[in-house]
Amino acid sequence: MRKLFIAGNWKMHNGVKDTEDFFNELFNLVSNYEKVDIAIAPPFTSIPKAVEVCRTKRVLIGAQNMYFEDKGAFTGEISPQFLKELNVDFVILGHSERRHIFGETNDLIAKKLKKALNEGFIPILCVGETLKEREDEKTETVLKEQVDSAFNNLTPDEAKRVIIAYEPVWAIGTGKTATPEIARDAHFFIRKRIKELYNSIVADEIRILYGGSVKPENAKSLLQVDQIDGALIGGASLKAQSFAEIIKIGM
Ligand code: G2H
Repeated sequence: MRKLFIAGNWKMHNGVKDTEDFFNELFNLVSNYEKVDIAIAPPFTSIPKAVEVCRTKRVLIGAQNMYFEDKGAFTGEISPQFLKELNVDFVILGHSERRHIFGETNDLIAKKLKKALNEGFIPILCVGETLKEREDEKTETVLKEQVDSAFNNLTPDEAKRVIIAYEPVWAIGTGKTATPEIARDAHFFIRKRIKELYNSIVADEIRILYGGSVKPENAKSLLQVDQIDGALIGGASLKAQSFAEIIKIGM
């Protein structure tokens, strides 16, 4: 049985003060959420505040990116060791904004994924096709390339620890959501590919989240799909009220 994973990706939103206010409000709105894993990835500078206010709560705090080296002349990058100092639990890798705005390649993402696993983080690996790729009927080709590259160098035990987020690029921040059928087909394809690369034990254990304009109004129909093990939520995770509503749907 895969436990539901409800994660917020705040992107470049919510500074330190907003972070404190968010969690105070969230814990007033939700309690007894044992059945779901809750996770938030604030901007780097808000991570210490998030860790502090969640100290006695069962909420995973993550980073939105990480470099694959521990130190060196890499201006603007963040070392996994710095994240460990902050007690970060997970790290989002290969988000489509990293791939498409900042030019991250499958090779770079694979190196980061291996490093994140070596350092004991839960990696959330994002994959997904653009609108053009979907229209050109290349969705499965793109997903296969992204998955194969990321898992190329991972043992079955490492592979099981990865959480995959299927985020169709055309549904990100656009208000367009994949229908539950589109998401189910993509999740099914990804899980089938993991089974081909490893075995059915790994494929059955690995959690695959859906991301792309998830909000309280559409969360129920997505989360009840058997292939969907949770959600990676951007816009609707910024306010405690809407994030709490989605958590309650998962409870
Ligand atoms: C996709 C998602 C969070 P949003 O990027 O990763 O954002 O829910 O705003 O589409």
